[in-house]
Amino acid sequence: MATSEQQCICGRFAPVTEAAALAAADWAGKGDALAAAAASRRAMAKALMSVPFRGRVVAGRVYDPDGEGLFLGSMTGAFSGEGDATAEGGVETSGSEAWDLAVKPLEGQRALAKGLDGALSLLAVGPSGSLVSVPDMYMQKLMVGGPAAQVIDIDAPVERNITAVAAALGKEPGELTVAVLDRARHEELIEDIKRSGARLKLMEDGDISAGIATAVQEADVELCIGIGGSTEGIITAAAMRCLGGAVQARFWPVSRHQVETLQSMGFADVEARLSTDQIAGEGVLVAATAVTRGRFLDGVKRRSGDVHTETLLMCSRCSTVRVIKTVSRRTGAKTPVALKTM
Ligand code: VTB
Repeated sequence: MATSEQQCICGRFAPVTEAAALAAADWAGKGDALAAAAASRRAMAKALMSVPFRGRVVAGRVYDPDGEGLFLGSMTGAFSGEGDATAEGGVETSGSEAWDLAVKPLEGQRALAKGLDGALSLLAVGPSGSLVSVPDMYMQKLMVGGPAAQVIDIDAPVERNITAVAAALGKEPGELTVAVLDRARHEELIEDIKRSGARLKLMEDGDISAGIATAVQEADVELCIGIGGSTEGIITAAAMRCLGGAVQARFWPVSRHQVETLQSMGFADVEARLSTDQIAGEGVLVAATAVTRGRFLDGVKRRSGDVHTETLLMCSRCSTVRVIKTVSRRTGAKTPVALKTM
């Protein structure tokens, strides 16, 4: 745990997801998911350049068609240039290794375009080598909270996982809620869940939020399962490191090219199962700002010229989970600030 003299770096990253969420919020309900995603990516890229650190994007898009930045391998942070990464006030603690960064400037872009709930801006950061490096592709995932972390097995039939998780939580399978992305590829999985007697929660988008929810007491889901994005998997695993939950995962390449890409990135066995710790190591943190209302956070709101945001900041470095409510004001604003709406 960081001492007060040695303040944790995590707070530096909340303004980054806030900036991405604010940019995305302008596109809520405008029917243009791509423009929303591009705006939030641009805003996140810009905000990261003000953070006194040197970061390398290790998970995300392989290329950068629109020039917004933050693609796999790109460098970011105030110290990303040729300069020394150990300047005063910097996040860098030792050496000049870049920090690992996984970004999802806009999760739930289709929901946002339709004006629906559940859109978030997220990033995960950790020391060099702490986050697995992977291009954006599919990943099979199983996510649970801490009490059931030891009983899941991605290779076992889903019904067996449901029975084991229910037992670990002191529940009957019928009392368990299992979240799955509503996709054609999950047809069989969905039938298996129904057969187990568990309650199904089909999602249009958002397996990061559902995965995190399995590790939150008041949440509406105990198990999240299925094939989703790999960047989403890495950010969820990082969150689970902070929350005590678990992810079991396996890459789900859909082409020869993706298999070769994984091999060229050092995954000799592309079908190997990955544990939480293998995906996200020590010292990681996750920031998530709601764009529209979500499970734990309220979305971006504008009130007499001020903008209100809510951010969940989870840090395994200082062992804290913070909900940060921020009012962003115009410079020199004179209107009384609204706090009760927060
Ligand atoms: C999921 C979902 C995301 O991508 O990871 C999904 O949680 C995977 O891709 O919100 P498909 O849409 O092709 O199934 C998102 O929908 C968007 O990042």
